[in-house]
Amino acid sequence: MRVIDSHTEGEPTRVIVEGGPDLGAGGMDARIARFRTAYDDVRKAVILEPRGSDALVGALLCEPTRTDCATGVLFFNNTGYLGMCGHGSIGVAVTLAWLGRIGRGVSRLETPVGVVAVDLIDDNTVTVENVPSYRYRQDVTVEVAGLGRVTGDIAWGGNWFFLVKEAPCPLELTYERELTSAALAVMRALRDQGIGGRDGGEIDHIEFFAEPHDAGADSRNFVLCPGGAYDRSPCGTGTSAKLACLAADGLLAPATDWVQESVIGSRFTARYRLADDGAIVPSITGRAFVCAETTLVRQDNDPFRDGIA
Ligand code: PYC
Repeated sequence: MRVIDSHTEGEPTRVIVEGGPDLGAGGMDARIARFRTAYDDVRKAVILEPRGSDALVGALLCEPTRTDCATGVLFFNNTGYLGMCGHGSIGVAVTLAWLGRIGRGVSRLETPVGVVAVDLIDDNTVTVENVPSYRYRQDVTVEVAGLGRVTGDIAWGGNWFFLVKEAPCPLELTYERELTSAALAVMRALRDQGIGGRDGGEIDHIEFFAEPHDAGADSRNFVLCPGGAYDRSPCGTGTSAKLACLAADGLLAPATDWVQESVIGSRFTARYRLADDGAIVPSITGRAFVCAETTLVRQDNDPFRDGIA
């Protein structure tokens, strides 16, 4: 399998550009279901150690079902499959440009949760216009083991997020373990107490916020992804969910820039336009850099052919 690795503001993406599974025809939902049931070994081999890492998000390119899309994309990680991935879309756009498959300007990617537009501004800078995003519930309080009562908003940004304004400790990498275990405890409490997204979807991303370090940013975040790794970037779908909450609270007007800083200090600049149904359509600008072109090898006699599960 030939893959191209990039990182978007520090968060890695691995795009399968050759030799990935053929998921056949049918809608994106049917294809992701086929990936899950017939080729989960490929997901594991690509993402898990010794070939990958917990922070990695994979992207499988496929034929789009829509003629206005450059490609279909299925995102996956160390525990399963993602509806959408903001940093991953930026990584895919920069990878497609690296391969000469798209040029400057707007191209469209078909994902299982809708079409996203990627505007390639230069070799590294991309603006992703995400799927419509919205706040589902405000000020939901959950009892969390070891933390007590934690209050947050539930919002959709292409994945389900629980957004907590009061971080349990400083948003610094030196507190990575504390932040990770607090966010995992919140994720577990939401699941155990039956609190989910509008469609009953699992809230599998937890976001803590604090004041930014840099004067040019509006906020700093720590985002825990479903498989227990934190997002090195400010998280595209997480920033979309944040914008939906800011818009719902009347704290950010349409077309106004919001600079979201990650726990490693990298940034996305985001803004939104209003959608018809009270949702917003966020646009996220960030940079990705290609860092490897690799052939992954899975030998038949390798005990970790399918990764270390
Ligand atoms: O950027 O949307 C994102 C994302 C989701 C999980 C990791 N990154």
